[in-house]
Amino acid sequence: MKVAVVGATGMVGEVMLKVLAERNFPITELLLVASERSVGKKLSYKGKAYTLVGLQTAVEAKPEIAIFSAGGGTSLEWAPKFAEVGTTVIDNSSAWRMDPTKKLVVPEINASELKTDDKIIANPNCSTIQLVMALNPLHKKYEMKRVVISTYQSVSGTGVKAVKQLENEMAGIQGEMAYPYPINRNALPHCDVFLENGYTKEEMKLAREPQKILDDRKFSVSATAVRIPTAGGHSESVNVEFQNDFDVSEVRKLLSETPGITVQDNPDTNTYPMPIYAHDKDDVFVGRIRRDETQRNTLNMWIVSDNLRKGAATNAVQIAEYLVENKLV
Ligand code: A2P
Ligand code: 11C
Repeated sequence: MKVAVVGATGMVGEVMLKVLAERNFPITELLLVASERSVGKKLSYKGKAYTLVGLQTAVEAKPEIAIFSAGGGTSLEWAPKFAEVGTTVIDNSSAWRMDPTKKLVVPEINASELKTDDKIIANPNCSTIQLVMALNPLHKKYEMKRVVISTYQSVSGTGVKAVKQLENEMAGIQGEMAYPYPINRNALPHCDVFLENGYTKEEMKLAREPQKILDDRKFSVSATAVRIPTAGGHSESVNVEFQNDFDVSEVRKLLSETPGITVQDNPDTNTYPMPIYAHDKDDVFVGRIRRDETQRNTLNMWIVSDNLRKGAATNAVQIAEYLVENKLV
C-alpha cells in the first residue's frame, strides 16, 4: 500500500507512525505530510529517514490510503482532493463526522458498513470511541435509554501546547497558555469551544456521535466534559439507564468477552482503570461496574483509554487494516 500520513509531525501523527510500525501495516511507499513550515525536514519510520512533503505533492503521488490528523480545516479542504484522485481518506478531525454521506467508524462496531466507494471515512472523537466501545455490547443486550457522562480528559487531547502548559506549570515556569486558566492542580469544565446551547463542542460530540456509530437515535446522551491535569488518557464516569434489567456479573462477563475491552474491577484489591496505566495501550479499560441503586435498570461504570491510541491513531489504523483485509482499497 502507498500510504500518506497527513499531520505526521503532530501529537496524533507521531502515535500514528508508532502504531503503523508496531502492527506492521503493509506499506510499500510512505508519504509523511505536514504544513509548509515542515516541508523538507526529516522524520523517521522504522529506522528510515523520510523527508516531509506538502499536501499537493502527496495528492499528486495518489496514495491508496491517507490518514489525516492535521485539523478540521485541512481535512475539509484536502480530503476531497485526495478522494478525487482515488485515495481513501481516514480522517481524525471532526470535519466529516456528522456528514450524513460519510461513515463514522469504530471497527469493532460498524466496520462492516464500509464499501469501496467510501472515500472519506471519519474517525470518531477520542472520548466517544472509548464510550461506545463499552456501550455497544450492553446496548445490544439491554437496550439503552439514556446515558449521563462526565469526562476527565487528558491535556494531550488539546495538543502539544497544552501538554507544554502543564509541564511548565509543574516546573514553575511562566510560558504560553493553551487554556484560559492554569491546568495544574485544577479542573476545567471546558473542552473545546462553547456553543450557543451552553454546552461545549466536545459535549455535543459525545451526545451525537454515539447515535450515529450505533445506528440508533432512540437513546440520548447528556455530557459534561472536564479537562484535568493528566497526560496519558481520558477517563469517564458513565451512568446508563437501560430498557431491560441486567445482572452485574453478566455485564462484567459481557464486557470482558468483548474484543478491545479489558475489565479491571475488583474493589477488594483496589483494582480499577487509571489513565497512567492505560497510557500507551490500545485497549479500553472498564471498572467500578455497579448497579445504580437510585433508579431501575441503571448501571454505573468508569471507562479509561489512551486518547491518542484507541481514541485516535489505533482506531484509524484499524480502519485502514479493515480496508486492506477486505480489499476495499
Ligand atoms: P506542522 O508540524 O508542520 O505544523 P497537532 O494537532 O499536534 O498540533 O499537529 C497538527 C499536525 O497537522 C502537524 O503535523 C502539523 O504540521 C499539521 N498541519 C497543520 N496545519 C497544516 C496544513 N495547513 N497543511 C498540512 N499539515 C498541517
Ligand atoms: C479533546 N477530544 O480531548 C478532544 C481532542 O474532535 O477530534 C480531539 C478533538 C476531536 O479535547
